Amino acid sequence: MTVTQGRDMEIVKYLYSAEKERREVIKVTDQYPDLSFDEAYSIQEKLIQRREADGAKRIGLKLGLTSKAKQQMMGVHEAIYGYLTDDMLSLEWEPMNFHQLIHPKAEPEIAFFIKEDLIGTDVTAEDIIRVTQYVAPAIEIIDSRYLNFKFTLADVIADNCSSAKFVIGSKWMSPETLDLGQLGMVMTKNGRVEQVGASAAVLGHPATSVAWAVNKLGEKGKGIKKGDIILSGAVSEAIAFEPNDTIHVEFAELGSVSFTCK
Ligand code: OOG
Ligand code: MG
Repeated sequence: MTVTQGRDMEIVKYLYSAEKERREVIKVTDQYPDLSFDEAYSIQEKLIQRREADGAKRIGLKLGLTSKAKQQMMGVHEAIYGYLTDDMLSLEWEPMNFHQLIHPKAEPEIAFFIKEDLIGTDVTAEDIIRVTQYVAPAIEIIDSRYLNFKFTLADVIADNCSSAKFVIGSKWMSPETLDLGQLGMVMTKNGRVEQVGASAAVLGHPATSVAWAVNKLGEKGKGIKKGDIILSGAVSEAIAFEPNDTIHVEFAELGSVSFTCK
């Protein structure tokens, strides 16, 4: 018997309505302290299916907690993954609507556009580069449904890894034409520098991070598909923003991406 004793759908409804109604909720592990990662992923899957039932389409994957700093902060040694759906994609010129969100934060990411299906359990970073048509600069807007953005690893997995929105810049490059593991990054808010980092923060190389997720999926007989977009994990800490703020992320070589909140 699982710790939630067949009450997964209740938890799905709890998290889904928190998102829809834009309110913070008490974390799931307050009620189910022994919630395992496997069970949390199974709740996440049911949560995505619930979104699909409402018309959302899965368009890719996202990685989380890929930097040593973030893993240490959470006291864990593993990254996590969640799904991206089409309703999360926000266009660069489109104002980000603050009132659709709870307590959003923005973080710099590198996006991968996948050109071939890939499934396996010993997938390498080189395999990922081979199946990637383009990489692009991106900003992920994370918006944990939990009170004060505080959670355990199992909680955040169940909550689809805090996924809310993402924006992709307009410069796309073949991953073979740049040194993807060594790109410097600067993130500003209203022109002031907030975070600096480098793509190496993501498990040493963003493609290593994507390979990790594919191998994890492979253990469950799943994989990635042609057309998928994958966010490889934040290159620095996430920053909070408010209406009228403009967030700009610039990667060396790869170019920039930004959005303004209304
Ligand atoms: C979990 C999601 C983290 C990343 O890139 O590390 C994430 C969180 O910090 O809320 O998306
Ligand atoms: Mg992220």
